[in-house]
Amino acid sequence: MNDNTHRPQAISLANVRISEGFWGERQAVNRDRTIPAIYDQLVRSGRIDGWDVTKQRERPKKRSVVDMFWDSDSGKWLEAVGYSLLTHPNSVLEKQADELIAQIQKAQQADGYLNSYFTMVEPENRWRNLRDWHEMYNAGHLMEAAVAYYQGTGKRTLLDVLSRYADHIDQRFGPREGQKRGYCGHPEVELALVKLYQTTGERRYLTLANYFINERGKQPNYFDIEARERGDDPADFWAQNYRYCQAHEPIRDQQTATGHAVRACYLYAGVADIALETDDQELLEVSRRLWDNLTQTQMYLTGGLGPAHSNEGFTFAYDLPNETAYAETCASIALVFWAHRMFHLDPDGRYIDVLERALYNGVLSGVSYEGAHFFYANPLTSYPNVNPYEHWSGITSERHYHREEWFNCPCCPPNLARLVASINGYFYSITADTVYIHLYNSNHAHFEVQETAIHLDQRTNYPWDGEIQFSLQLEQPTQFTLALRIPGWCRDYELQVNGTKISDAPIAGYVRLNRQWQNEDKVSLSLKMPVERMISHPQVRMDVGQVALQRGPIVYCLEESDNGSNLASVYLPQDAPLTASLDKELFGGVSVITGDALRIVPLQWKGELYQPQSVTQYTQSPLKFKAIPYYLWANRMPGEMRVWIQQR
Ligand code: FUB
Ligand code: ZN
Repeated sequence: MNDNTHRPQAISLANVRISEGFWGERQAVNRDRTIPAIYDQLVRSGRIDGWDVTKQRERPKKRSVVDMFWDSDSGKWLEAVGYSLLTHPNSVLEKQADELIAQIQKAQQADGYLNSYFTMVEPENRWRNLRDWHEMYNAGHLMEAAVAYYQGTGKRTLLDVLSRYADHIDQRFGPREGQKRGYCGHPEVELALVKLYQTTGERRYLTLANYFINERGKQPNYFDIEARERGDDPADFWAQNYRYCQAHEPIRDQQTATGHAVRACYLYAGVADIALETDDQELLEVSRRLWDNLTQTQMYLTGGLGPAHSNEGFTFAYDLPNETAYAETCASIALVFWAHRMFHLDPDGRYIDVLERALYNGVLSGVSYEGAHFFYANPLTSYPNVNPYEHWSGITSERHYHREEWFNCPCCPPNLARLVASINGYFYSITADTVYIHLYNSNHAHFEVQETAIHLDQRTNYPWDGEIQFSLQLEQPTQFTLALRIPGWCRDYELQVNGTKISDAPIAGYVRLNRQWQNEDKVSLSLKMPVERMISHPQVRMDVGQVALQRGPIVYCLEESDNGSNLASVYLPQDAPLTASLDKELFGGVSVITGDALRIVPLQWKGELYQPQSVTQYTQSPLKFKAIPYYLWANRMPGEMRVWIQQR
């Protein structure tokens, strides 16, 4: 494997302390509400007891794949706790986590195998269906938990357990004589094995991840082989096609992002990891190709991914329906994971632009403001009785779409919790001589450059305004580059060092300030944040004639609470001035956008479902509209919501 010291590395979340501002508040809610609420749900749904080998686990009357990935839910919760404990010790959470880890340890089999369902419910079916049954997916989430818990507490019980399990998988799967040439239908273990390698130094884990990435989709297809071994006909696969799980062809041949969106982005994150760790130029090109395809033709304005319910994933280019958008919270989270890795593989701010878009919009909409209710699907338009998530399971909602406390398939809530708990780790990256600043929020970071300890303090009210102040504390004057990200959404900015204006242009998304930095140096960055009317590529047929409002990284929406119902009848005149202001009363103080719009409705509807326009009269009434951040919708009175608004 290659020396990657020239590449940027993320500054660990242990070195970045966020105590206030937007993320300070979100992290506090995550710690105080979200993580405990998820634990309660894990208990109530049997997932915690499900690990207890002394208790009989009932064989469900109807076999459900969701029961097979219970372990992943505990894994993601443990991971969230691990990250959270790193910055905020909490004896209650730590005790709950330690007790759960003790049960997990006891559930590990003599040969290292670890899976609550296949140990206690279907022991005869271990490793018989990698395509559908999620064993390695569970393993991956537990490995990520083990790494986080070790980082957060220094306790290595779970890390040792998962290392033994990784050894078990490594013995069983691979290219060697007597091994099965399998890989998981739901990618996840690949990126987790890379983390396990990075934490333990055990290279076999990296080799195994590399094998899984490269073996996927080769002929004869492993999923066909194992189906026949089970006595099944591969043609009976419900998804009908291995594009669903990105195993239709080897990754190096894949041209477009395809199939189940979460699987896709977890896989691509693993591909980027392998490209980075092994310096594989072809995989770098594959990553860039898939990235461009996904972000340029298949991504919602909110960073949501996957319009379709049927495969929880992608369909075709520019197919981005708003009202029925699936846009699973986990898919936007997975996009954040992938984007972060892409930056480290191919340092360019364009990846962080997408990361930021997904984070502030498609990810955060997945959790309520108070922190204990969740969205699984994240549509961009909502009307009564349209529930994208329930639609998938064949039930039509009788209420407005709203966040739920839990789901039958609760993959999203703990995924969100682990990302929010670890957001500190996304702020900065470092090379031998450059410190990249990716995200803006008040925080205090410390790191070393050229063996000099440096403290960097960042103060801002971002994302509500673009004024950011930095101050540096250094033990001694040190030459290095401070690379400040100029977000893709920003077309005008001002930068000063110690009061002197700097007019350098950004290179690959970052203004690079190379100088001998002194103690108490100050940098101020002012990112101009006008309200923008966004339009879609002309081939996104659903958005033609409509605009969406965006300010800074935040996408806005109209809600019935502020604007009345029938939002489809609201038109924004092309020349209407749009004003951004801080609404101190709303959700602790957020920026809203106001302006004058028109509501245009037929005066008296004479016909049945359709009538000639020639007999129709319209009323046009002024509307003082108010748009709120999209991620905050559905936190007040239930009602309609629209991101894309008619313009005339
Ligand atoms: O299959 C495990 C998880 O459940 C997926 O990542 C989600 O999309 C949901 O299907
Ligand atoms: Zn999910």
